[in-house]
Amino acid sequence: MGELVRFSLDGEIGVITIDNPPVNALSPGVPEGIGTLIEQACRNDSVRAIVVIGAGRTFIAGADIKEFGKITAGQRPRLTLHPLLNAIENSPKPVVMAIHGTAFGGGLEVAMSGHYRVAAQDAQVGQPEVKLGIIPGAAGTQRLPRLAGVARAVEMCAFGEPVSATVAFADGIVDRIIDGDLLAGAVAFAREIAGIAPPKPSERTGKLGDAAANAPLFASARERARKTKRGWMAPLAAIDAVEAATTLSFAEGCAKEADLFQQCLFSDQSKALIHAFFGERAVNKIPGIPKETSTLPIRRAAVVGAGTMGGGIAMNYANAGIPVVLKETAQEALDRGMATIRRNYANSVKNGRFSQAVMDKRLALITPQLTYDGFENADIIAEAVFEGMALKKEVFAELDKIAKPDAILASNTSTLDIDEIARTTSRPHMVIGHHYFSPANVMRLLEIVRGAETSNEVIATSMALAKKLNKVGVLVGNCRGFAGNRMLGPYGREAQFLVEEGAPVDAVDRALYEFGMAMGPLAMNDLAGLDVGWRIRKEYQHLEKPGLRQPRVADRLCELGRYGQKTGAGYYKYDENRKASPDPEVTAIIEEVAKEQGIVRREIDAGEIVERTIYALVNEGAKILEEGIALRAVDLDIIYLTGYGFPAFRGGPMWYASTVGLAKVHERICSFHGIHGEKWEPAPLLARLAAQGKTFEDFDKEKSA
Ligand code: T1G
Repeated sequence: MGELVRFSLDGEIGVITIDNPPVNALSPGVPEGIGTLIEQACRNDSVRAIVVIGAGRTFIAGADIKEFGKITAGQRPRLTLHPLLNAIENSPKPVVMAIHGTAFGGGLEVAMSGHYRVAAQDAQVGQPEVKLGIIPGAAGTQRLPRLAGVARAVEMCAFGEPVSATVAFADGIVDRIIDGDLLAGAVAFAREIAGIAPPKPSERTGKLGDAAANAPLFASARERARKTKRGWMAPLAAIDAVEAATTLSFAEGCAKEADLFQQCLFSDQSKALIHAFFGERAVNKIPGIPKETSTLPIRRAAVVGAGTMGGGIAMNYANAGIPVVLKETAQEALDRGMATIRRNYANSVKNGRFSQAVMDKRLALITPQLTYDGFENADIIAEAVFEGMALKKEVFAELDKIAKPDAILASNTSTLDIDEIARTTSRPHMVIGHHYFSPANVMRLLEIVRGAETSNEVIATSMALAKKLNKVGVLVGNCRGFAGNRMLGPYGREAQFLVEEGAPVDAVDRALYEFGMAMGPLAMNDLAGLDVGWRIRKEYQHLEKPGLRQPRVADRLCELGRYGQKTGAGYYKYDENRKASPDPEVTAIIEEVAKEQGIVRREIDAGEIVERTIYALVNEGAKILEEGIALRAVDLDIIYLTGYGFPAFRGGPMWYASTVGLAKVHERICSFHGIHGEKWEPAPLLARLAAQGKTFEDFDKEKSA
């Protein structure tokens, strides 16, 4: 391993280069190396100024997140960068930070301890720590308001989004944008300022404003954090830390920040969010399909079906700059699909997400048509027709005749057997499931369903394509509902049983909303349409085990034409703005169903509602792992975090269960099994891990060992 940090001279300018691939994280040895070389440069009389720069693709991208687990486990002393940052800021010779790539977290904090910052045009700077459930821990909340003002500092520290070099320059975080070679530009800048007494960011107070001006700013930030990051502790802690910068001295503010950082770092929320961070990267690793597996070029796409899903899928390709043909069978349906796409893009322009020019460019990449013209040139064809096996088979048989031999044929089916679909073609090795989540152009999850004969090349191409489409691709096996929807079954079943047993509809939804779910299960069913599940239940009725209790209310509502939001009434009734309110008529229906089933209704508290629904997810997830339908428990967590609105600060269903303790979860499932029968049969894997005192993380580690 080469030197992590090295020194060189460019005339009278000392250059310190950090070289810790892949992202120049502040891993052990890096902060020490920078400190040592700053000291040496200061003692070197031939050095008049110092430039600090990152080798490879980026400046420092932050502390080494892999180290946090060791710190919270007490295996490593706490990370403190203050000595390094003070050494930089107190250097008698000016220090210029040369930023490219992403100066994030500790990277920006190191940069702000410098006297000046210069940046490449396409660089970004940010304090994304809140996304990991922590806050900046090296004076980021203290120096950022001093350089950029309180409003920008609150925005960046509490909500975690980076800013471009242009914005950073306008705000005063960056002193100059360097066109061309960054190092040369930074050295030239260093020569310009070499004789000037180095300005210390910590001593700037001109942008800290005053209490009266800042109060409304902090108040609205707290309100926004409570709404957009419901249940999260770090954003509120970050706001407290920035507020301390405006009311305390720099040293006191740093002490306040350190306390808040420590509280967040040791929280369950941070451990869960760090699990999610690495989990999103772990799901890309497919045993048996090495990183260097060849992938097929995806230059042209085609989509069959311009409904809600097909339109969203076409947008995904256009958003990635891939021309896409969008086919429907009737002009009216095609026009409706294109109108939806235009409306979605127009909303993004209205919200300032991107410009009209970008919208026009993306629209121009979508070719709506009623024929298969051009499908023969497509590198990938996504099928998104009505969720019925007969129609899907018909479409795939047709595609098999038209598509070129190395075209990937990807079905968006959400539950149907991908092998049965593949068998209608002469090329089952080219068939795979690309299961998007509605709205397909918004939800990050892409469930990639491997068929028995799907080739490694098609799988590897699909995983790479997911990244290009800005999705999180998770590979799953072929079974009814694959992984996400298969787990959702028991979750939804329990929610429906609970209302039959006495829990009011809105009490079930509120319990899960307060747990952190984006939406309660019954409200979610109303949004998706109760008729969707009703049709699937009827399609699979013949597979149901006789005598096994089934939820009855949803069917009863559908028989009354209450399909949910789309008909103005489902579990709730909806006003013209689709605002939901509990419906006494539904309560009467539920009581009638309960009576018919001989159910004695009772009071049910929020604790039982959460256990019955979330543990149902976990139990099914354990069965999915046992069957090898999912590769790892973390894959199921990422599926639920990116596709089902599971609260990120709880890490996903399997991580949450491990946090509760698998022995406790298993004990509760056994109790439900005793009361509610065989649907609650504990998964053998869960029983085994519980008995061994293990977690699902242990399971994943053993599997990857
Ligand atoms: N620590 C350790 N590993 C990291 C890392 C980090 N900070 N950032 C990335 N990696 C690994 C990642 O796991 C992957 O590994 C590889 O690098 C490429 O990452 C003191 C306490 C920088 C924008 O939150 O946002 O500083 O899978 O696939 O898409 O106050 O990585 O190859 O084995 O994501 O080009 C704050 C987190 C830390 C930045 C690059 N910093 N990283 O994205 O590549 S806390 C962050 C990112 C902190 C201070 C506090 C992104 C990226 P592998 P990648 P990418």
